[in-house]
Amino acid sequence: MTVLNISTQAFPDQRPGTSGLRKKVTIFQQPHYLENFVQSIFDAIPDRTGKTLVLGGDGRYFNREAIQIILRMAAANAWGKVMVGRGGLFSTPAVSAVIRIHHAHGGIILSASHNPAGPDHDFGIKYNISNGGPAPEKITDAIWAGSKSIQSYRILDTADVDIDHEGTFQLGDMMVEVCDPVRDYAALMARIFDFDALRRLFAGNFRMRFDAMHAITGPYATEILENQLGAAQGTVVNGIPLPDFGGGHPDPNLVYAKSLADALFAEDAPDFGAASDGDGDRNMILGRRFFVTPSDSLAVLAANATRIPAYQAGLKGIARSMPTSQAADVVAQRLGIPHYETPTGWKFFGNLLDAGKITFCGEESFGTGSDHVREKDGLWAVLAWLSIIAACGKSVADMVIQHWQDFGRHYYTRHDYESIPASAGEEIMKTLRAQLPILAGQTLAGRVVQTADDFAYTDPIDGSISSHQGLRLLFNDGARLIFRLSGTGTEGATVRIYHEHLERDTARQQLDPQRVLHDLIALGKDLSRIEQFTGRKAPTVIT
Ligand code: VG1
Ligand code: CO
Repeated sequence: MTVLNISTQAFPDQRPGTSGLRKKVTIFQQPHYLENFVQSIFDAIPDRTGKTLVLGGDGRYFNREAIQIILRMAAANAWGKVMVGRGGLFSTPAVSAVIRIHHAHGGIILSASHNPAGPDHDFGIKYNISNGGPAPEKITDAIWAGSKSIQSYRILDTADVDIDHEGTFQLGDMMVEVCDPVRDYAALMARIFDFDALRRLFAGNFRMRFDAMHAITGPYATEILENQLGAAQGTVVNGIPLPDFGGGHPDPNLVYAKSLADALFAEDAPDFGAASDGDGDRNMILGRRFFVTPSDSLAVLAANATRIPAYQAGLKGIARSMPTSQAADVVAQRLGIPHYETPTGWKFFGNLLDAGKITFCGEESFGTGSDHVREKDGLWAVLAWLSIIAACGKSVADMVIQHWQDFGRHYYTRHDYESIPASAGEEIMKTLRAQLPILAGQTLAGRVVQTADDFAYTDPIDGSISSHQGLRLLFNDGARLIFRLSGTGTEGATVRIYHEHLERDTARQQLDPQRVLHDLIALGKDLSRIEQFTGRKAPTVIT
């Protein structure tokens, strides 16, 4: 087998976003497009010779073709071994787990996560480092730089290989191991949680519904919940991953997982509902007629963590992304442990986890996780909730309402204006940024603005600085109004506006967040002049 050195021309648009490179499938299908990016990844990892790479994706359209190309390129780029999930499949948290368990040098995940899939939709690719987590900015910047000057890539001249049967074989000088995508991950979950306690929960009359949204968590949820924990057959719905995710939008929120929400708000609702996204790292938690915001979920899990075997000794600290509500901070303060505020994206949690500064972390965007891997982990969050329910015997609603009474309720809502023209997104942020210097001290929405800034983060471990991570208005009563541009979209721009207000009065904790936050919502629209710039009167998605 010969190694071909193919000459190519750089593409100008291969800059990794919040979580890797995401583009329309048609863009990835252009000659050399995927190959250029993969070579740029490999070039950014000069010490890869003879090392192990983990490879898999969420099964979306173009996954199988991309796997074959990457295997041939890995063989031509001195990797010693690639561990690829059977069928080319791996959830994002499973890749993270497999990298860690097998001491691999890194991993490539093929996914555009919550973005829709199919020939006219999205594909994505990202690199994770040896701790199992997303590559930090130092590496993604090197990949981006490489992609702008690339002139050739290396690929083995060989036919497609069989990725559908477990086993090992040689590909050029490299070893390929096709492995069970679920086994290592399921074993890790069994080490973290008390599976016997969960079996007892399901052996009683506890009922749940897990919506895999036709995406990657289907096989994982079926194996763990139904096969290993004895949940009733049919607990997992939409459990077979499809290349187009059934034509849906695999984003577990009340808009895109509406059928699950409807089932949990119906007369005969099960006790517990959950959904996950395309690549299995997000989670949505529902109780009977009750929706748990991801920010509250992190706080409730943190407050009850010692009920889970792996966290019995307590948490070292908690981190949340900047736009995530401050509910987890209040728990950390009560527990007397440190809490951290990082920019959006899981890559910023990696250093804190590696340094043992935190045990739990989360984002408002339906992401929750712990130090067991270096990605957010949808099924982990589900098992954590189930474990706490099994230990305390309360309903989801009772647990959360009790939590609000103990810690206060952080009313929270995020409004997304999706797919607006890129230029409008830039204008909106420019307009807002220009106002920042004069906002402090003003009374807006009935509150005094204490600080108005452009969030910058200095990593407490390596000192690296990440600036322009979102515009913040911090009010003197603890309320916050935040503006960001999405870094994961593939069409135009998406503006996200985050609203938060703390209510300590227990008599006022069960109101509709949209009503409670009405004045902050109006202020956000006003300051951003979103209607003027986009013609949009209302957001596309409210969570
Ligand atoms: C979004 C979320 C962010 C999350 C990221 C990746 O990014 O807001 O919290 O980490 O998606 O999640 P952005 O830049 O669009 O706001 V996933 O599940 O798509 O990998
Ligand atoms: Co995801």
